[in-house]
Amino acid sequence: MNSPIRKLACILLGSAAALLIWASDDGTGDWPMWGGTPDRNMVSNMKGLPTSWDVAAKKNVKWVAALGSQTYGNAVVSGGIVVVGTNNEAMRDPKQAGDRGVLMAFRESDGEFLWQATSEKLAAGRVNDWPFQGVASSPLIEGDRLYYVSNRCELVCLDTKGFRDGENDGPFTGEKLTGEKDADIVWKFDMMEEVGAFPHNLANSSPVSFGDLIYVSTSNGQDESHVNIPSPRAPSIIAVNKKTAKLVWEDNSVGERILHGQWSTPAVGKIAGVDQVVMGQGDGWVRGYEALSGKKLWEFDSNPKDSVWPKTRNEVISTPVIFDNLVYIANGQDPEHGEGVGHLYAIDASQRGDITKSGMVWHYDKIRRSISTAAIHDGLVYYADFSGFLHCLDAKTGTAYWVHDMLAAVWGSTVVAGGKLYLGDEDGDVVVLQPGKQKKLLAEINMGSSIYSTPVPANGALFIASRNQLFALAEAKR
Ligand SMILES: [Ca+2]
Ligand SMILES: [Ca+2]
Repeated sequence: MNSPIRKLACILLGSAAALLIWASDDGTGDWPMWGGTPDRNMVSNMKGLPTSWDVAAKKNVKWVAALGSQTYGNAVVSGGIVVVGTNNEAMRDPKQAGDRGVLMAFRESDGEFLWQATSEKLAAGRVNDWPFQGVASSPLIEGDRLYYVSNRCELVCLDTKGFRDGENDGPFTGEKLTGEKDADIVWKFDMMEEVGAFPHNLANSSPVSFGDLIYVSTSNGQDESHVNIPSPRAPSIIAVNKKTAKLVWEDNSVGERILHGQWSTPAVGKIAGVDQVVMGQGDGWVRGYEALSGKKLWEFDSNPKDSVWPKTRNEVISTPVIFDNLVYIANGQDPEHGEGVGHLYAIDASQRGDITKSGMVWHYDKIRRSISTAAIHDGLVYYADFSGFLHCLDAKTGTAYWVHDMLAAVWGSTVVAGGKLYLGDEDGDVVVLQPGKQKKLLAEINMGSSIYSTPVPANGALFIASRNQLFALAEAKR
């Protein structure tokens, strides 16, 4: 190829890649982060996904891999590997025994276990690192680098090739175990040491990036008294340079107003021409920042002013979705707190300052407490709540078209993929619905164990983690 043509090809490829960063997943391949794309919209145009399967009869089941005994992580798929957070009850290496947070990597084609990153529990116990909850962060994979938040409140960068490439990638080279099934750590940013975070029960945020920056929530929260905040000056959100592992910016607008913990995850998107990072925080407010500088652009209170914690006032655990210059997010509480009233909003994030009134495009108060994330597709918003109701609303007006009762608690999120809508529940059922203004249930399939995760579409397959197994589902080739 002569050089002008190569240059043109690079420009074209570059612009295609740039489009991929911003559009919701186009369905052609991987699902390298929570939500597939930085805007976190749970939508994929992937074709050929299965609409029925049977885990007992192995119909349309490509492979099954054993996870620990509790799995709250969501799988990501990139570069031929599938990675998911779980606990250590599968104990794949007797040298790494006891309760640990575990990130497991499998080969995408056949489910063979490749490597794992394990972390011992924090010494303080359940206040910082709840027993047997494992790793709840969904990694972000970019090329051969993977970023996730460990149960020890560290933002960790790993080499996706591990030690199989014959190299101990650094700056971090102090791994005790360097076998081919061990994780090769590139760097760690300890949020407890570096920014004073005090994670309540578990650090769990799922990283997102923009340029050289990686963004996560610190999970800073209350101590066991549920009154005292040991580290009120620690930030809620940080931006770390992925090349230097240095803190670039932080924000602590929440201060001492943390209601409980902070378990949300940021989204990135271009809103009215400005690249923003958006996150729900522990005081129940949602905030938007200029992505590179960290300058706070706007904040929005997701609770009515007369609400009272914990009965009617909520924190924000859901991930915001950025779509068409709006931010879609619901509030809710720790599942341990059970069910209660919730609020779902579409927010005009092109406005600045306190936009609680001015930025509210619509408010839907028929939703219950939710920890789920939206799927926005073809003018409709699909949003599940913890009480088990799936709501279908008009994206522009918030008008409800239908509600489907799952008859069990929902921890995960709806995904619209290949023209079908998928959602799992605590009873282990996954429903398949036809997206649209009329409710149409196509299938309901039991996975044999609770689903706390979200179905992940990648390369023509659907990856679903139950409490203790990871399923790769695909139409059997005839
Ligand atoms: Ca390596
Ligand atoms: Ca290393």
